[in-house]
Amino acid sequence: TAGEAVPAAQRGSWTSFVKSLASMSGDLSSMTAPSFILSPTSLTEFPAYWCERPELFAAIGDAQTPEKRYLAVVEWFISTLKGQYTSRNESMGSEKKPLNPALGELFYGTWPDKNGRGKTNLLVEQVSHHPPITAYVIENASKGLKLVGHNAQKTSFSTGSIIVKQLGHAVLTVKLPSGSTEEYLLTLPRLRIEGLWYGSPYIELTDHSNIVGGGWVGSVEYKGKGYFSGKAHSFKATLNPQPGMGGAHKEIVIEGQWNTDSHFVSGGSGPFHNVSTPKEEVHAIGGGTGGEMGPMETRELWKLVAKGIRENDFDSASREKSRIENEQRQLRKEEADKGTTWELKHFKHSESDPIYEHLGKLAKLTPPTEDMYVFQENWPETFKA
Ligand code: CLR
Repeated sequence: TAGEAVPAAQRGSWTSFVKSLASMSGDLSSMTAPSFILSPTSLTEFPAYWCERPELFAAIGDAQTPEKRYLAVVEWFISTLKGQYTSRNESMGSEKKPLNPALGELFYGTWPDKNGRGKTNLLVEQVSHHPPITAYVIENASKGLKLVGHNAQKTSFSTGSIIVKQLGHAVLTVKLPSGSTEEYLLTLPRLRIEGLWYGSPYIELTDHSNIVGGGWVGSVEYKGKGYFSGKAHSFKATLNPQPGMGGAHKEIVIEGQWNTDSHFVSGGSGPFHNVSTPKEEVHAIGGGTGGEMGPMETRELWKLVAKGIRENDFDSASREKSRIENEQRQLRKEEADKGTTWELKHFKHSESDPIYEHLGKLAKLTPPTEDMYVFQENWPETFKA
Protein backbone atom coordinates (compact mmCIF):
# COMPACT_ATOMS: atom_id res chain seq x y z
CA THR A 1 0.00 0.00 0.00
CA ALA A 2 1.02 3.57 -0.66
CA GLY A 3 2.70 5.45 2.16
CA GLU A 4 1.99 8.52 4.26
CA ALA A 5 3.46 10.77 1.59
CA VAL A 6 0.47 10.09 -0.66
CA PRO A 7 -2.68 12.11 0.09
CA ALA A 8 -5.40 9.69 1.25
CA ALA A 9 -7.62 10.46 -1.75
CA GLN A 10 -4.83 9.55 -4.20
CA ARG A 11 -3.57 6.27 -2.65
CA GLY A 12 -5.54 4.14 -5.07
CA SER A 13 -4.47 6.03 -8.15
CA TRP A 14 -0.86 6.10 -6.94
CA THR A 15 -0.84 2.32 -6.47
CA SER A 16 -2.19 1.74 -9.96
CA PHE A 17 0.24 4.30 -11.40
CA VAL A 18 3.21 2.49 -9.82
CA LYS A 19 1.89 -0.87 -11.02
CA SER A 20 1.46 0.47 -14.54
CA LEU A 21 5.13 1.55 -14.58
CA ALA A 22 6.12 -2.10 -14.77
CA SER A 23 4.60 -2.39 -18.23
CA MET A 24 5.75 0.98 -19.46
CA SER A 25 8.57 1.06 -21.96
CA GLY A 26 10.97 3.77 -23.03
CA ASP A 27 9.36 7.12 -22.44
CA LEU A 28 7.82 8.03 -19.10
CA SER A 29 7.27 11.65 -19.89
CA SER A 30 3.85 11.26 -21.47
CA MET A 31 2.34 9.07 -18.72
CA THR A 32 -0.42 10.63 -16.68
CA ALA A 33 0.53 10.67 -13.01
CA PRO A 34 -1.52 11.46 -9.89
CA SER A 35 -1.63 15.18 -9.17
CA PHE A 36 0.33 15.20 -5.89
CA ILE A 37 3.48 14.10 -7.77
CA LEU A 38 3.36 16.83 -10.45
CA SER A 39 6.02 19.53 -10.54
CA PRO A 40 5.25 23.01 -11.92
CA THR A 41 8.66 23.17 -13.62
CA SER A 42 9.46 22.08 -17.15
CA LEU A 43 12.51 19.96 -18.01
CA THR A 44 13.82 22.86 -20.12
CA GLU A 45 14.83 24.56 -16.86
CA PHE A 46 16.99 21.63 -15.72
CA PRO A 47 20.20 22.54 -17.62
CA ALA A 48 20.57 25.43 -15.14
CA TYR A 49 21.76 22.82 -12.63
CA TRP A 50 25.06 22.77 -14.52
CA CYS A 51 26.00 26.18 -13.24
CA GLU A 52 24.50 26.85 -9.82
CA ARG A 53 28.03 27.35 -8.53
CA PRO A 54 29.23 29.76 -11.21
CA GLU A 55 32.51 30.40 -9.40
CA LEU A 56 33.44 26.70 -9.72
CA PHE A 57 32.72 26.85 -13.44
CA ALA A 58 34.78 30.03 -13.78
CA ALA A 59 37.66 28.41 -11.84
CA ILE A 60 38.22 26.07 -14.80
CA GLY A 61 39.25 29.07 -16.90
CA ASP A 62 41.53 30.41 -14.15
CA ALA A 63 43.43 27.15 -13.56
CA GLN A 64 47.12 27.50 -14.45
CA THR A 65 48.22 23.95 -15.36
CA PRO A 66 46.52 21.14 -17.31
CA GLU A 67 46.29 18.98 -14.16
CA LYS A 68 44.75 21.82 -12.13
CA ARG A 69 42.37 22.56 -14.98
CA TYR A 70 41.27 18.94 -15.23
CA LEU A 71 40.71 18.76 -11.47
CA ALA A 72 38.70 21.99 -11.68
CA VAL A 73 36.50 20.36 -14.34
CA VAL A 74 36.00 17.31 -12.11
CA GLU A 75 35.26 19.45 -9.05
CA TRP A 76 32.72 21.57 -10.94
CA PHE A 77 31.07 18.43 -12.42
CA ILE A 78 30.79 16.60 -9.06
CA SER A 79 29.50 19.78 -7.41
CA THR A 80 26.58 20.01 -9.85
CA LEU A 81 25.22 16.57 -8.89
CA LYS A 82 23.58 17.67 -5.65
CA GLY A 83 21.45 20.22 -7.49
CA GLN A 84 20.77 17.94 -10.45
CA TYR A 85 19.62 14.97 -8.41
CA THR A 86 18.54 15.97 -4.88
CA SER A 87 17.22 19.52 -5.11
CA ARG A 88 13.58 18.65 -5.84
CA ASN A 89 13.52 16.52 -2.68
CA GLU A 90 14.72 19.55 -0.76
CA SER A 91 12.41 22.11 -2.36
CA MET A 92 9.28 19.97 -2.90
CA GLY A 93 9.66 17.07 -0.44
CA SER A 94 10.31 14.40 -3.07
CA GLU A 95 11.26 13.86 -6.68
CA LYS A 96 8.34 14.98 -8.89
CA LYS A 97 7.25 14.58 -12.46
CA PRO A 98 8.46 17.62 -14.41
CA LEU A 99 6.38 19.21 -17.16
CA ASN A 100 7.06 17.59 -20.50
CA PRO A 101 8.42 20.37 -22.75
CA ALA A 102 6.86 21.35 -26.06
CA LEU A 103 8.95 21.34 -29.21
CA GLY A 104 10.69 24.72 -29.49
CA GLU A 105 10.23 25.60 -25.83
CA LEU A 106 12.92 28.05 -24.67
CA PHE A 107 14.66 29.01 -21.45
CA TYR A 108 17.24 31.80 -21.27
CA GLY A 109 19.07 32.77 -18.10
CA THR A 110 22.16 34.33 -16.66
CA TRP A 111 24.38 34.41 -13.59
CA PRO A 112 25.80 37.90 -13.14
CA ASP A 113 29.48 38.74 -12.83
CA LYS A 114 30.62 38.79 -9.20
CA ASN A 115 34.10 38.84 -7.65
CA GLY A 116 35.76 38.64 -11.03
CA ARG A 117 34.15 35.35 -12.04
CA GLY A 118 32.62 36.87 -15.18
CA LYS A 119 29.06 36.67 -16.49
CA THR A 120 27.65 33.25 -17.38
CA ASN A 121 24.84 32.79 -19.88
CA LEU A 122 22.43 29.88 -20.33
CA LEU A 123 20.32 29.11 -23.38
CA VAL A 124 18.04 26.05 -23.61
CA GLU A 125 15.87 24.81 -26.46
CA GLN A 126 13.61 21.78 -26.59
CA VAL A 127 14.78 20.21 -29.83
CA SER A 128 12.44 17.20 -29.87
CA HIS A 129 9.10 16.49 -28.25
CA HIS A 130 8.76 12.79 -28.89
CA PRO A 131 11.11 11.52 -27.64
CA PRO A 132 11.85 14.52 -25.40
CA ILE A 133 15.31 15.95 -26.12
CA THR A 134 16.66 19.14 -24.55
CA ALA A 135 19.70 20.99 -25.93
CA TYR A 136 21.61 23.66 -24.04
CA VAL A 137 24.63 25.92 -24.04
CA ILE A 138 26.28 27.57 -21.04
CA GLU A 139 28.96 30.14 -21.73
CA ASN A 140 31.30 32.22 -19.64
CA ALA A 141 33.03 34.11 -22.44
CA SER A 142 35.33 36.10 -20.16
CA LYS A 143 36.87 32.82 -18.93
CA GLY A 144 36.81 31.18 -22.37
CA LEU A 145 34.33 28.47 -21.32
CA LYS A 146 31.49 26.97 -23.32
CA LEU A 147 29.46 23.88 -22.41
CA VAL A 148 27.20 22.44 -25.11
CA GLY A 149 25.09 19.35 -24.57
CA HIS A 150 21.82 17.57 -24.98
CA ASN A 151 19.76 15.25 -22.86
CA ALA A 152 17.24 12.50 -23.36
CA GLN A 153 16.17 9.59 -21.22
CA LYS A 154 15.36 5.96 -21.74
CA THR A 155 13.41 4.52 -18.87
CA SER A 156 12.71 1.00 -17.70
CA PHE A 157 11.42 -0.60 -14.52
CA SER A 158 13.26 -3.05 -12.30
CA THR A 159 12.49 -4.45 -8.83
CA GLY A 160 10.28 -1.56 -7.83
CA SER A 161 12.47 1.23 -9.20
CA ILE A 162 12.47 3.31 -12.35
CA ILE A 163 15.82 3.01 -14.11
CA VAL A 164 16.73 6.02 -16.21
CA LYS A 165 19.49 5.67 -18.76
CA GLN A 166 20.59 9.11 -19.82
CA LEU A 167 21.22 9.54 -23.52
CA GLY A 168 23.28 12.44 -24.77
CA HIS A 169 26.49 13.98 -23.54
CA ALA A 170 28.11 17.36 -23.08
CA VAL A 171 31.30 18.91 -24.40
CA LEU A 172 33.11 21.65 -22.51
CA THR A 173 35.38 23.81 -24.67
CA VAL A 174 38.07 25.84 -22.92
CA LYS A 175 39.78 28.61 -24.85
CA LEU A 176 43.18 29.14 -23.25
CA PRO A 177 44.89 32.56 -23.03
CA SER A 178 47.53 31.16 -25.43
CA GLY A 179 44.83 30.94 -28.10
CA SER A 180 44.66 27.13 -28.19
CA THR A 181 41.54 25.24 -27.15
CA GLU A 182 40.93 22.16 -25.06
CA GLU A 183 37.87 19.95 -25.07
CA TYR A 184 36.38 17.83 -22.33
CA LEU A 185 33.75 15.15 -22.90
CA LEU A 186 31.25 14.54 -20.12
CA THR A 187 28.94 11.54 -20.06
CA LEU A 188 26.05 11.13 -17.66
CA PRO A 189 25.19 8.74 -14.82
CA ARG A 190 22.34 6.28 -14.74
CA LEU A 191 19.51 7.01 -12.31
CA ARG A 192 17.44 4.74 -10.08
CA ILE A 193 14.24 6.31 -8.86
CA GLU A 194 13.46 4.64 -5.55
CA GLY A 195 10.85 5.11 -2.83
CA LEU A 196 8.03 4.77 -5.36
CA TRP A 197 5.74 2.53 -3.32
CA TYR A 198 5.90 4.99 -0.44
CA GLY A 199 4.98 7.86 -2.71
CA SER A 200 8.21 9.70 -1.93
CA PRO A 201 10.47 9.10 -4.91
CA TYR A 202 14.14 10.04 -4.74
CA ILE A 203 17.12 9.50 -7.02
CA GLU A 204 20.17 7.35 -6.45
CA LEU A 205 22.93 7.40 -9.05
CA THR A 206 24.37 4.15 -10.36
CA ASP A 207 26.82 2.96 -12.97
CA HIS A 208 29.44 5.53 -13.95
CA SER A 209 30.12 8.57 -16.07
CA ASN A 210 33.25 9.76 -17.84
CA ILE A 211 35.25 12.96 -17.84
CA VAL A 212 37.80 12.87 -20.65
CA GLY A 213 39.98 15.68 -21.97
CA GLY A 214 42.96 17.96 -21.38
CA GLY A 215 45.27 14.93 -21.35
CA TRP A 216 43.23 13.04 -18.74
CA VAL A 217 40.83 10.09 -18.77
CA GLY A 218 38.53 9.77 -15.78
CA SER A 219 35.65 7.64 -14.66
CA VAL A 220 33.29 8.42 -11.82
CA GLU A 221 31.61 5.38 -10.28
CA TYR A 222 28.38 5.87 -8.38
CA LYS A 223 27.09 3.73 -5.51
CA GLY A 224 24.29 3.97 -2.98
CA LYS A 225 23.88 2.67 0.55
CA GLY A 226 25.57 -0.61 1.28
CA TYR A 227 28.37 -0.31 -1.26
CA PHE A 228 31.83 1.19 -0.87
CA SER A 229 31.19 3.48 2.07
CA GLY A 230 27.81 2.29 3.23
CA LYS A 231 26.48 5.81 2.61
CA ALA A 232 23.92 7.05 0.09
CA HIS A 233 25.13 9.13 -2.87
CA SER A 234 28.69 7.79 -2.78
CA PHE A 235 31.16 8.08 -5.62
CA LYS A 236 34.68 7.13 -6.46
CA ALA A 237 36.52 9.02 -9.19
CA THR A 238 39.53 7.36 -10.81
CA LEU A 239 41.52 9.81 -12.92
CA ASN A 240 44.45 8.83 -15.11
CA PRO A 241 46.78 10.72 -17.41
CA GLN A 242 46.00 9.92 -21.01
CA PRO A 243 48.43 7.21 -22.22
CA GLY A 244 51.56 8.84 -23.59
CA MET A 245 50.85 12.18 -21.92
CA GLY A 246 51.49 11.15 -18.32
CA GLY A 247 54.96 12.49 -17.68
CA ALA A 248 55.48 12.57 -13.94
CA HIS A 249 51.79 12.28 -13.16
CA LYS A 250 50.09 9.28 -11.63
CA GLU A 251 46.59 8.03 -10.94
CA ILE A 252 44.38 10.21 -8.76
CA VAL A 253 41.56 8.64 -6.75
CA ILE A 254 38.87 10.66 -4.98
CA GLU A 255 36.09 9.29 -2.79
CA GLY A 256 33.14 10.72 -0.95
CA GLN A 257 29.47 11.69 -1.20
CA TRP A 258 28.55 13.84 -4.15
CA ASN A 259 25.80 15.61 -2.18
CA THR A 260 28.20 16.66 0.61
CA ASP A 261 31.98 16.34 0.28
CA SER A 262 34.88 14.15 -0.82
CA HIS A 263 38.61 13.71 -0.33
CA PHE A 264 41.71 12.44 -2.13
CA VAL A 265 42.50 8.78 -1.57
CA SER A 266 45.63 8.74 -3.71
CA GLY A 267 47.57 11.02 -6.02
CA GLY A 268 46.85 13.94 -3.71
CA SER A 269 45.79 14.58 -0.13
CA GLY A 270 43.14 16.38 1.86
CA PRO A 271 39.64 17.49 0.95
CA PHE A 272 38.44 17.65 -2.66
CA HIS A 273 34.93 18.99 -3.21
CA ASN A 274 32.40 20.40 -0.73
CA VAL A 275 28.91 21.57 -1.60
CA SER A 276 27.80 22.88 1.78
CA THR A 277 27.90 26.49 0.59
CA PRO A 278 24.69 28.00 -0.82
CA LYS A 279 23.97 27.60 -4.50
CA GLU A 280 22.91 30.39 -6.82
CA GLU A 281 19.81 29.91 -8.94
CA VAL A 282 19.85 31.23 -12.46
CA HIS A 283 18.23 34.60 -13.21
CA ALA A 284 15.56 33.69 -15.76
CA ILE A 285 15.38 36.16 -18.64
CA GLY A 286 11.81 37.16 -19.46
CA GLY A 287 10.59 34.38 -17.17
CA GLY A 288 6.79 34.29 -17.14
CA THR A 289 6.48 37.22 -19.54
CA GLY A 290 7.83 35.60 -22.66
CA GLY A 291 10.09 38.55 -23.39
CA GLU A 292 11.70 38.25 -26.79
CA MET A 293 11.02 34.51 -26.76
CA GLY A 294 7.29 35.13 -26.91
CA PRO A 295 4.85 32.32 -26.07
CA MET A 296 7.52 29.60 -26.23
CA GLU A 297 9.35 30.93 -23.19
CA THR A 298 8.93 28.05 -20.73
CA ARG A 299 7.43 29.94 -17.77
CA GLU A 300 5.10 31.87 -20.08
CA LEU A 301 3.99 28.71 -21.89
CA TRP A 302 3.27 26.79 -18.67
CA LYS A 303 2.14 29.75 -16.55
CA LEU A 304 -1.45 28.62 -15.95
CA VAL A 305 -0.55 24.95 -15.58
CA ALA A 306 2.10 25.84 -13.00
CA LYS A 307 -0.36 28.11 -11.18
CA GLY A 308 -2.93 25.31 -11.03
CA ILE A 309 -0.34 22.86 -9.66
CA ARG A 310 0.96 25.35 -7.08
CA GLU A 311 -2.54 26.24 -5.90
CA ASN A 312 -3.85 22.66 -5.88
CA ASP A 313 -6.31 23.56 -8.60
CA PHE A 314 -5.67 20.45 -10.66
CA ASP A 315 -8.79 20.83 -12.81
CA SER A 316 -7.50 24.06 -14.24
CA ALA A 317 -3.95 22.65 -14.44
CA SER A 318 -5.09 19.70 -16.51
CA ARG A 319 -7.41 21.84 -18.66
CA GLU A 320 -4.52 24.19 -19.47
CA LYS A 321 -2.16 21.30 -20.09
CA SER A 322 -4.62 19.77 -22.57
CA ARG A 323 -4.99 23.13 -24.28
CA ILE A 324 -1.22 23.37 -24.81
CA GLU A 325 -0.99 19.77 -26.00
CA ASN A 326 -3.85 20.26 -28.46
CA GLU A 327 -2.29 23.44 -29.83
CA GLN A 328 0.99 21.56 -30.29
CA ARG A 329 -0.76 18.66 -32.04
CA GLN A 330 -2.51 21.13 -34.31
CA LEU A 331 0.81 22.79 -35.21
CA ARG A 332 2.39 19.42 -36.04
CA LYS A 333 -0.62 18.54 -38.16
CA GLU A 334 -0.45 21.82 -40.10
CA GLU A 335 3.26 21.22 -40.73
CA ALA A 336 2.56 17.69 -41.95
CA ASP A 337 -0.17 19.00 -44.26
CA LYS A 338 2.14 21.65 -45.68
CA GLY A 339 5.05 19.24 -45.88
CA THR A 340 7.19 21.45 -43.64
CA THR A 341 8.92 20.71 -40.35
CA TRP A 342 9.48 22.81 -37.24
CA GLU A 343 12.69 24.80 -37.50
CA LEU A 344 14.98 24.87 -34.51
CA LYS A 345 16.02 28.34 -33.44
CA HIS A 346 19.49 27.81 -31.95
CA PHE A 347 20.73 24.31 -32.79
CA LYS A 348 21.32 22.07 -35.79
CA HIS A 349 21.13 18.32 -35.46
CA SER A 350 24.10 16.23 -36.56
CA GLU A 351 24.26 12.43 -36.70
CA SER A 352 27.76 12.25 -35.26
CA ASP A 353 30.04 14.16 -32.95
CA PRO A 354 33.77 14.23 -33.83
CA ILE A 355 34.79 15.31 -30.31
CA TYR A 356 32.79 12.48 -28.76
CA GLU A 357 34.43 10.06 -31.21
CA HIS A 358 37.95 11.29 -30.52
CA LEU A 359 37.75 11.56 -26.72
CA GLY A 360 35.34 8.64 -26.31
CA LYS A 361 37.95 6.35 -27.84
CA LEU A 362 40.34 7.13 -24.97
CA ALA A 363 37.73 5.88 -22.49
CA LYS A 364 36.63 3.04 -24.78
CA LEU A 365 33.08 4.36 -24.87
CA THR A 366 30.32 2.52 -26.65
CA PRO A 367 28.69 3.41 -28.95
CA PRO A 368 31.74 4.94 -30.70
CA THR A 369 29.77 8.01 -31.74
CA GLU A 370 26.60 9.83 -30.69
CA ASP A 371 24.48 12.46 -32.35
CA MET A 372 24.76 16.07 -31.29
CA TYR A 373 23.01 19.42 -31.50
CA VAL A 374 25.38 22.08 -32.80
CA PHE A 375 24.84 25.51 -31.27
CA GLN A 376 24.44 28.13 -34.01
CA GLU A 377 26.22 30.84 -31.97
CA ASN A 378 23.14 33.04 -32.31
CA TRP A 379 22.98 34.45 -28.78
CA PRO A 380 20.03 36.85 -28.75
CA GLU A 381 20.54 40.58 -28.09
CA THR A 382 19.35 40.30 -24.50
CA PHE A 383 22.54 38.44 -23.56
CA LYS A 384 24.81 41.12 -24.96
CA ALA A 385 23.78 43.78 -22.46
C1 CLR B 1 17.16 15.59 -16.77
C2 CLR B 1 18.56 16.13 -17.02
C3 CLR B 1 19.14 16.75 -15.77
C4 CLR B 1 19.16 15.75 -14.64
C5 CLR B 1 17.81 15.13 -14.42
C6 CLR B 1 17.30 15.06 -13.17
C7 CLR B 1 16.03 14.43 -12.82
C8 CLR B 1 15.43 13.56 -13.94
C9 CLR B 1 15.57 14.31 -15.26
C10 CLR B 1 17.08 14.56 -15.61
C11 CLR B 1 14.82 13.57 -16.39
C12 CLR B 1 13.36 13.25 -16.04
C13 CLR B 1 13.23 12.47 -14.74
C14 CLR B 1 13.94 13.33 -13.67
C15 CLR B 1 13.54 12.68 -12.36
C16 CLR B 1 12.11 12.18 -12.59
C17 CLR B 1 11.82 12.37 -14.11
C18 CLR B 1 13.87 11.10 -14.89
C19 CLR B 1 17.79 13.27 -16.03
C20 CLR B 1 10.83 11.31 -14.68
C21 CLR B 1 10.47 11.52 -16.13
C22 CLR B 1 9.51 11.35 -13.91
C23 CLR B 1 9.30 10.14 -13.05
C24 CLR B 1 7.94 10.17 -12.43
C25 CLR B 1 7.98 9.75 -10.99
C26 CLR B 1 8.71 10.74 -10.09
C27 CLR B 1 6.60 9.51 -10.51
O1 CLR B 1 20.46 17.21 -16.04
